[in-house]
Amino acid sequence: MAEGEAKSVDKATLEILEKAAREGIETVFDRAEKMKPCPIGAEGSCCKNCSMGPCRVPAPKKKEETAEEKAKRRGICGATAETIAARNFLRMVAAGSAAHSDHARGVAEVFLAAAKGEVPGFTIKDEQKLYQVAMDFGVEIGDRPLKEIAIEVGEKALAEFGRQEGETLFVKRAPLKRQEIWKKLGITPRGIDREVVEAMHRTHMGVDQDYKHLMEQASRCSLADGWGGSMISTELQDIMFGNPVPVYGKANLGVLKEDEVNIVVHGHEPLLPEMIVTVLETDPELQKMAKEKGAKGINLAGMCCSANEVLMRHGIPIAGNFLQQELAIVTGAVDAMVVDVQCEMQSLAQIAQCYHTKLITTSPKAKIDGAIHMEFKEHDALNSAKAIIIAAINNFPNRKKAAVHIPKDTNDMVVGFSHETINYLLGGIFRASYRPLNDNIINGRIRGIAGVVGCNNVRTCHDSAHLAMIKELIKNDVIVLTTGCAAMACGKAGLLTPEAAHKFAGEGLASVCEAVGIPPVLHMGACVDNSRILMAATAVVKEGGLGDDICDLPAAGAAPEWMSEKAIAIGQYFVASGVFTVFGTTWPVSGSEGMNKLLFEEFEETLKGKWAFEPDPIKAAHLMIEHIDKKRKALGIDKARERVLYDMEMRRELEGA
Ligand code: NFS
Ligand code: SF4
Repeated sequence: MAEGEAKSVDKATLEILEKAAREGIETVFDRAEKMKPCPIGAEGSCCKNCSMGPCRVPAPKKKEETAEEKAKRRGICGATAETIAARNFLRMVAAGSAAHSDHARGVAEVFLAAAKGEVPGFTIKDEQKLYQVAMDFGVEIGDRPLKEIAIEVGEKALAEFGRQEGETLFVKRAPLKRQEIWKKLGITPRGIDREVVEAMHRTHMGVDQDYKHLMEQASRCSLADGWGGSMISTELQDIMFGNPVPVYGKANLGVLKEDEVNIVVHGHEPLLPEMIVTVLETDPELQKMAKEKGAKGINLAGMCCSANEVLMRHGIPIAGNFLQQELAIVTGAVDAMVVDVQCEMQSLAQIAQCYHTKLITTSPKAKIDGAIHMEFKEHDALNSAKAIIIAAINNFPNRKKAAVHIPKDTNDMVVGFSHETINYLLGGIFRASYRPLNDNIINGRIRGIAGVVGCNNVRTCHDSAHLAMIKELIKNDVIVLTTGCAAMACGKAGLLTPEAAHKFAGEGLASVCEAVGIPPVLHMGACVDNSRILMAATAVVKEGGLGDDICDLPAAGAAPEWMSEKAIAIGQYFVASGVFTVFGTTWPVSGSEGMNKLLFEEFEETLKGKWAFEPDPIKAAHLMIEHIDKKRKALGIDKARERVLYDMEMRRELEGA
């Protein structure tokens, strides 16, 4: 972040940062100023894969390097800058895929137990979706009882992780052309765990030392995430907890309540948060207990992707995104912060000790030094959830009233756009289809589709790049699909309302949004739900008229504030699925010329999708728009858009006259 630049564009964030400073609380923003990133690591030129190193092969200071100089720039084992950068990149893909997919494994285990009726609280809610997944998995439906089908689906889903041969089953969902490309390149994923393990094996000292070959594994492993692990999470969660439909919600620190017990669920897996919602809805005793402790009630709010999960399905409000997690505690009003896995800063434990907040870890996979561990037991899920709620209630009287300050800021939003919902909204219940979307893209009212997703990163102004990029895209008639922390940035800034169409979108996009009653930016869920974007893109392809592969669509992807390894896994599976994908903040392989050429250029010939790096969000938006226009031209629909614009120009003139 540049010196003097604001830390956030979010008022509530700045307000609580001031409180933190007054109270002497150190946050991620302060630590970022003290900790300068290592420039060699930042460009992907540091290898510590064996103890002869770490070896550093930084990019040459001067642009022109002779072949001789380049040949000398090697690690002790002889590894080139290309190999080192590719290995680092592949390890990021592996870690990101592992995170999404281990989440999926947990979901699949609970799903199977739920199908067998072994885990009270968990049920099959969406039968329609169960049948859909059963068909995709090749599970016979016939007149078999639902329970039997569900059990087989659960077993098939679990077997995907340890599959040794053949292909990940959901690969069949992709457009045929895409599947052929993967086959031709030999990158169709096999078992999910196998691809992660192979990535770790290949990057061990002295194994795969050809950067292009390493990147083939990056594609294969990331596809096992996008069309495997992540998709299994989304689908099985939808079957158990309900497929999201449009619902109202609120976002930002202002959703915390001064006079109620505040419980914040933070992390990623919806299993426990769902049970907390169920218990709160069905157990009146808890409300009574809260009143006895002097609270008016119990207020549940979310943080990071856990928030997105319960928001999408229940309208539970969002307290904030990644860079606000510490700040929620600094309000002094959080009685319990309940975390599971991923994106939880260790500093939460330290900050919680400065207030009265109980930080509760719940996953057998993740403890935080200084936190209370109350393990979530799926087989006794409702009681696990209840115990956590009671811990929060009992902590309410410990609140230091004088230390409480909750910003006023909250924003309304409409969320819950699964790809099936988009189908219904556009086509109507009787003729649900993507036809109207395709038609509006073809006639040019909608210029194209963008997926803008991903994290916050303290190295860049909080939320700023998300909002700048997304506003620029919708202003230029590009409809935006969003997930993760990007989606929360949009919610807080009022972009997830139907009114935002009129306020921020270009005339073409606004006219479509107004006709259907949708926002110009559609919140599709948590980061594992980027699989919904793959499905939406595939549905558009299958609807016809816009080419026969994802790479033909006037579409692009971006993560302008990315920070996590999961984001790299997502970016790679978007690219390997044929999407032009732009990342901001920093670029993890900038030290390797060969890797940059491969990712920015050569991938377009093989994968028909490619990466770009552009930290300026407006410039990045225009790279996406340029790409969209290129695809429109290739489809022969560029003229249609010019006509629409011309019509609108005339209409404006008439209206003005
Ligand atoms: Ni995605 Fe969700 Fe946020 Fe980034 Fe973290 S919460 S899984 S990784 S920071 S978007
Ligand atoms: Fe150095 Fe090679 Fe060991 Fe990496 S694997 S640390 S480049 S010697």
